[in-house]
Amino acid sequence: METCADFLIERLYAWGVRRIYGYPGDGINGVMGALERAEKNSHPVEFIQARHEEMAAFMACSHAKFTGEVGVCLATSGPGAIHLLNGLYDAKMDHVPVVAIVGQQSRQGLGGHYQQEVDLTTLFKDVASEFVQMAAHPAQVRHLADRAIRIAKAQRSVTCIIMPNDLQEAAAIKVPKHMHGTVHSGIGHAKARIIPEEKELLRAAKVLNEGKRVAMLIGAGAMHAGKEVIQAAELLGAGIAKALLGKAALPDHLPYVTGSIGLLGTKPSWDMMMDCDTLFMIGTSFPYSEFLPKEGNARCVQIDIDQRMLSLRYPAEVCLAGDSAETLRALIPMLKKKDDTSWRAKIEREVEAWWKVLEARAINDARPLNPQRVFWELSPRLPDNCILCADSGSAANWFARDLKIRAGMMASLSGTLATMGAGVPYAIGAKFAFPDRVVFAFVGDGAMQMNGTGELVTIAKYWKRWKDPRLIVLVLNNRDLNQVTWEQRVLSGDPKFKASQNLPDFPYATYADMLGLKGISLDNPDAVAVAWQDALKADRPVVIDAHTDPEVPPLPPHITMQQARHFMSAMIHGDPDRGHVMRQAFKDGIENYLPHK
Ligand SMILES: Cc1ncc(C[n+]2csc(CCOP(=O)(O)OP(=O)(O)O)c2C)c(N)n1
Ligand SMILES: [Mg+2]
Repeated sequence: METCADFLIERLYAWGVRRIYGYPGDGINGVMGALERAEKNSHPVEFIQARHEEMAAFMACSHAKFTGEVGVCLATSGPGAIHLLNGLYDAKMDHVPVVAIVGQQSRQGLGGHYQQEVDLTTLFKDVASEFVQMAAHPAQVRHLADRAIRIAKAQRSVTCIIMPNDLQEAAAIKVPKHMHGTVHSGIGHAKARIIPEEKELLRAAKVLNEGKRVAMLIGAGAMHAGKEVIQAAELLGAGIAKALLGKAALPDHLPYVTGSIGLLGTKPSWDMMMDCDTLFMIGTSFPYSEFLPKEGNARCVQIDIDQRMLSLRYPAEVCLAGDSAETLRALIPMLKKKDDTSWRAKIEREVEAWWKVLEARAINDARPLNPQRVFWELSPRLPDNCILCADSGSAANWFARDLKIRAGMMASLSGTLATMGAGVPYAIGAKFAFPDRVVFAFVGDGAMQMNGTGELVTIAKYWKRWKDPRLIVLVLNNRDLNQVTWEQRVLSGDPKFKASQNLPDFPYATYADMLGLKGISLDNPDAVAVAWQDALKADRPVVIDAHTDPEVPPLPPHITMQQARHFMSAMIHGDPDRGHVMRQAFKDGIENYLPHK
C-alpha cells in the first residue's frame, strides 16, 4: 500500500527535492519509513541527520542560499518542531525558500493535551506566515506539498506542512475525487521576468543622470547581477558598497568597490555615503540607516524584487520593482556616461589607502594572535570557487573586511537574524550542495560551544561522502563573547561583565583529532600562513583552533563622540585588563592616520 508519507516524498521528488535535513522521532516515523522506501521506489531523497533540528533548518537555509533551490528540513512533533524555529527564522528574514515538514500527534488525540501535542499551526504561524497547514485528510497531501514548495519559491519564504502521524501511515489519495470541495493542484514553478514600467525607468535614469556623486549599495538581491552592476557603475562614475549578504556579488579587487558597510564596514563606504548626492540601492535591505546618507542629503533610486522592501531604509524618489539584473539591463541604455570622473577617482584613492590600513592593522602584534592577521593571511590563499560561511560574532567583522572575495566564490551568513550558531551548519549544507568545492566556516568559541562542536560530529559522520573532503572550520578561541563585550564597551559604555562574557577554554583541535578530523592549534603569528597551507593540503576536514586576542577592537568605520565617551567610561569604570584593551584600540585606530606605502 502506498501511504500518504510515500506520496509526500514522491511529490517532493517530482518537485526536484533530493535532500532533506532533519532529525527523527515517533511523530514523523511514517515519513522516515517513506524515505527508506523511496530509494527502492526509484525516487530517492537523501536524508541527512543533524545533531539538532535547529541545525537541520540552518543546513536547509544554507542549501537555499547557495543553490537558489528550495531547502527542506524535517522534524518530529512537539520538541523537534520547536527546535526548528531559529533556523527557520534565519531563512525567513534573509528571504530564502525553505520548507519545513513536521510531525504531529494522531488526529484522534488532538485537543486532548496529549503527550508532545503542541499547537503547531499557531507555533509556525509567524515564521511560516506565507503558508502553514496541517493535513487532516489524505486528499490534502498533494496540494499541501505543491503549495508549500510553490509558495516558498514564489515568495522566497518559509512554509510548513504538518503531518499527523496516523495520517502519514494512511493510504495515499493521489488523485482527489472529481467532486465539489476537492483541490487538483499540479507541479512546476515558472520564473517570471520582472521589470519596472518604462516610465519608472526613465524617471530613475533622470535622477541618476543628474547626480554628480553617485553611491551604489548592493545586497544579496544583486548576487546574479554583477555584470550589470559594473556596467551601471562605469557609466555613473559611482563607487559600490556591499551589504554583508552581498559580499560575493562583486569581487573586492575592483578599485571602486568600497567593501562592507555598517558597524563592520569600511571607512571608504562610510565616506562615500556621507559625501554622495545620489544613492542607488540594488537588492538590499541593509538595516542601519545611520550608515546611509542623512535624510535629505541625497536623492535615491532603489531596485528590489519585493515591493514590500522598497523605500524602507531611505526614502526613495524612484522605486523600481523588479529583478536587479533585468531592471539594470533595461535601465543601462538610458544612463549617460559621466564626464567628470573626479568622484570616482577620489573613491579609488580612498579604497587603495584603506586596504593598506587593513594590512597594517592585521600585522600589528597582539596577545597571542591578532584575529585580523588570521583572515588577512587566508585572503590570498582562498582557493578558486570556495564557499565562505561566517558566524555571528567578531568573525563576521574580519570576514566582511579582511577577505578579498573573487569571482566564482560564494559567501553567506545569518544576515538579518544575525543568530549565533549558523556557521558550521551552513558549511555542512554548502558541502552537501557542492561536494567538490572547499568550504570555510569562521566561528567564535561561543558559537562553537553553543552548537558547533556538536555539528563537528555531523561532519565526522559524513565527510567521506564528499568528493573534496576539505571543510575548514576556523575557531576564534578568544575565551570571550567578544562581539558583545565590545558592544557593552562602545555602545553601552559599560565595562566588560565577566560573568556574562568570559568563556571556558575547550580543546577544539584535540577534539577534532578525536573525531578523526584534523586539528591544528595555532597561537604563533608566524605560524598562521603555514596553518592555512596545512589546512588546504589536508585530506579531511580541519579545525583550526586559533588563540586570538579578545582585546583587538572590531572598530566601527567611524567613531562617534558618544561611542568614544562610552568607551572611555567603560575603561574608567574598571574594565578588566583595560591597559591592554586601550593599547590595542590605539594601535588599530592610529593606523587610519599613519602613512602607508
Ligand atoms: C543565538 C544568539 N544568542 C546571542 C546572540 C548575541 N551575540 C551576538 S555575537 C555574540 C558573541 C559571540 O561570541 P563568540 O561566538 O565567541 O564570537 P566572538 O565575538 O567572541 O568572536 C553574542 C552573544 C546572538 N546573536 N545569537
Ligand atoms: Mg569568542
